[in-house]
Amino acid sequence: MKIIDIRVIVSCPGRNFVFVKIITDQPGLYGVGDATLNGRELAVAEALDKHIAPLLIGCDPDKIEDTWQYLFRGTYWRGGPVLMTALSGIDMALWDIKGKRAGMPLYSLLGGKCREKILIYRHVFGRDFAEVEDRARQQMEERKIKAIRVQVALPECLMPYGTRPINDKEKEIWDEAHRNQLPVETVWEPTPYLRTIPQLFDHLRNKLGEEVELLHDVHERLSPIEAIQLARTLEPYRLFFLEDPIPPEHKENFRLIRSHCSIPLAMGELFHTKWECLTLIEEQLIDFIRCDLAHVGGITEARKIAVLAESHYVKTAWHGPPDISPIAHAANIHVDLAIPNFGIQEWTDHKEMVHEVCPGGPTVKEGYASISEKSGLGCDINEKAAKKYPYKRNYLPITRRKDGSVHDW
Ligand code: GCO
Ligand code: MG
Repeated sequence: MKIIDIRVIVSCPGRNFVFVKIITDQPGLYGVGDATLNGRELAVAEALDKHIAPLLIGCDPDKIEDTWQYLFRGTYWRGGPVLMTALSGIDMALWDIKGKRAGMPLYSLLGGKCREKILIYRHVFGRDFAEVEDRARQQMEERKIKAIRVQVALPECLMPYGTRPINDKEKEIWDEAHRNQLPVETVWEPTPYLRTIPQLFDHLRNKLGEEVELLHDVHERLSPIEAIQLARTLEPYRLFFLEDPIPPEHKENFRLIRSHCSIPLAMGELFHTKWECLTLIEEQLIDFIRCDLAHVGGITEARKIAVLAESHYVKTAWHGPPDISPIAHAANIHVDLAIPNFGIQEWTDHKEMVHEVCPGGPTVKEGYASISEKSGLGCDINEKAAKKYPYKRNYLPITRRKDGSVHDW
């Protein structure tokens, strides 16, 4: 069997996605993958189209591990978000082909189900504590959601991570940035953040009770000592986990945080290989590894990270934001089903037009995700529909401190 064509499809059904379609010489047999890198999509599309696809024409799609090694080590310039997102898309598509050939859903190829359904968490944000509470209650009561990541607007800040415009002034800033196809410039300060977040959790625990699982994403904005301050003030509120407390570069900083607090910690969406996970897992500096299967090298690498994590009692919580497609969400669920150390799965509902471009994929019912018994990933790409939504440049927000200096968003 041979790869005879690799199509790179860029489409913007409400937001930009990069898809990979690997066509084999077997009639009707192809695989799909997600190679979306939010804000730098075309860099990945070009890497795939101009550098990677020519290498794979004529290759045997059955050789998933060899292809992974060939593309990771053969490039010499290994790793990084662009090349690893490209490799992730290829890897997902090769696994999709293998599943289709075997006539099995991917989780079955990966060892079969360890569980019947996948616990998910969803995002809630609000302009104030009451709005966060109302929206969380709505998720709990109407959608039977068991776990909620909460974020809230902050005094002295402008659209901090995880929030949206809360008034006309912010809406105008947001809309103008998108009209000009430039990043939204947001403002964040540590002091109001460190003061407000514990108050938010105090409010939510008093109003919502102890049952619901609550999570929070710091989004890499704190220094280690600030992270310790926040973690210690949040300990009474029993978080399911506190995510991305510090930037990803100096992972050893987690030793300091870990030695001063008992709150469960999660990290990983900004890692691009298993090696970046190593210190945090081997020293048990985190409780949940949160890699993104569309950026870390696909299903092949995610399985290896899950095994590494299992041996150190670390659980998975793969990244599941709006900016990866139902194809990557399907890859998440297939791996989630087939590993013993699954923790929780981040979930995003996509708009109808995304499902028009990516039919199939996982579904959610009463706080749990599941996937069809279709062979392979169980998700597809409708190329005709994809053409309806041309690429539109869009950036992730930028954050500055009040003094104008750049900070982590
Ligand atoms: C999360 C992430 C996302 C990222 C986004 C970047 O926990 O879901 O932090 O919200 O910011 O995926 O493109
Ligand atoms: Mg995050």
